Amino acid sequence: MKLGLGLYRDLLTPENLRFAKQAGCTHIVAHLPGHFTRGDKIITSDNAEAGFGVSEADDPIWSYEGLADLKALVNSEGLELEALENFAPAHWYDVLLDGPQRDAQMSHIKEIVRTLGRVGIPTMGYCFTLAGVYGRTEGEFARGGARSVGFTSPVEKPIRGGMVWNMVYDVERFNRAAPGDVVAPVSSAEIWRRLEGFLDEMIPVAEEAGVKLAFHPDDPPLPVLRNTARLVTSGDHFQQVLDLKPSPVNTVEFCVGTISEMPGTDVYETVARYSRGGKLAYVHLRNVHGKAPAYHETFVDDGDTDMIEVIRILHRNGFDGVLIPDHTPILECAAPWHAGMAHALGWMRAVMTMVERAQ
Ligand SMILES: [Mn+2]
Repeated sequence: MKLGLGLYRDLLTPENLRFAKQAGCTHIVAHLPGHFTRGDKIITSDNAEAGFGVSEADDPIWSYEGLADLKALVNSEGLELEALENFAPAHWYDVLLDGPQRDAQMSHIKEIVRTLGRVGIPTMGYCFTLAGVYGRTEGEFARGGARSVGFTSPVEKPIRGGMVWNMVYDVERFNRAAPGDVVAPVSSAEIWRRLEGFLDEMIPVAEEAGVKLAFHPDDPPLPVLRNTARLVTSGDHFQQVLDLKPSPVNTVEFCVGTISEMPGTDVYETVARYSRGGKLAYVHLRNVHGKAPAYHETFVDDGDTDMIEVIRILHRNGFDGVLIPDHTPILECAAPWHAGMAHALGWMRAVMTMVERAQ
C-alpha cells in the first residue's frame, strides 16, 4: 500500500509537495476544481449560500500543457501524481443536469480523460451528484474541541439555477435568483439513467486512454438531498455502478469516511467485498462519529470505525494502491491544516507498516 496526500488547487505548490514527501508520502492526488482555500484557511464547510463557490471552466491547468506541468512539478519533488479528483462543475453541469449542452460537455470531459492518458496520470476520480457535499457545518466537534465538519439534517432548499455539485457554474443566473429557477426534483431512476449514459460513453474512452474512472460515493450518503436523488448511499450500491458498465477501468474512489456515515452498512464487510475484487482505484481514509443524517468527522484514530482493521483488511485482500487522508479535523496551532494532515499521515504510515510487517 502507498501513502498519498490530496491537495486542492491552491495547495499544489513546491512547499506543500515537499511537506507531503517529508511526511512519508509517495503519491499525490490533485483536487482541481474550485478554490477550497482562502488565504491560509481551508474551507471545510459550506455554510454560505453559494456552497463551495464559483467553478471556473477556463482554468488552463486542464490543458495538456497544464497537466503535463503539474505532473512535472509533482515528479520534481520525488512524488507520483496518482489521480485527479473531480471534474470542475463548469465542465459538465449539463451532463449532471441532463441539460442542452450535455453532448458538447461530454466531448470536453472525454478530451480531459484522453489528456490524462497522454500525460500519464493513471486515475480520474469523479462524483456524479447534483446536490454535492451540501449542508455541513463546522464546529469544535472532534477530540479536544478540534474543529471539524458535521452534518445534522440542515434545511434543504431546492438547488438554485446556475448551481450544481454545490458550486456555482453560472454566476449571473445564480445571482438573478428568480424564485422558480431551481433544479426540478430528480428521481432515483433518473439519476441512475444519467450515470449509465455517462459511463456508456466514457468507459470506452477511458479504456483507450488507459485511465481508470473512479466513482466517489455520495457524501453525505442520503437517498435524497435538496429534492435530488443520489446514487451510492449504501455499501451495496457500489456494485450497481460496477455492473452498469463492467470494465477494468470502471472503478471506485473508495471513501471509507462516507461508508462509515452510511446507515445500515457494515464498513468492514464493505471494505472486504470491494477490495477483494480489485475494484478500488484509491482510498480516502477518514473517520466519523454517528451516521447520516447526524454525524461529525473525527480524527482518524478516534471515530466509530476501527481504521486499523480497515487497513488490515485492505492489506489481506491484496490492495496495493494509494491511501490518502481525505479531510481531517484541524489542529489548534500555527499551521492547523498541515498539522491535521501530518497527524493523519503519520498515523496511517505507522499502521500500514505494522500491518505489512505482521504477515
Ligand atoms: Mn471522500
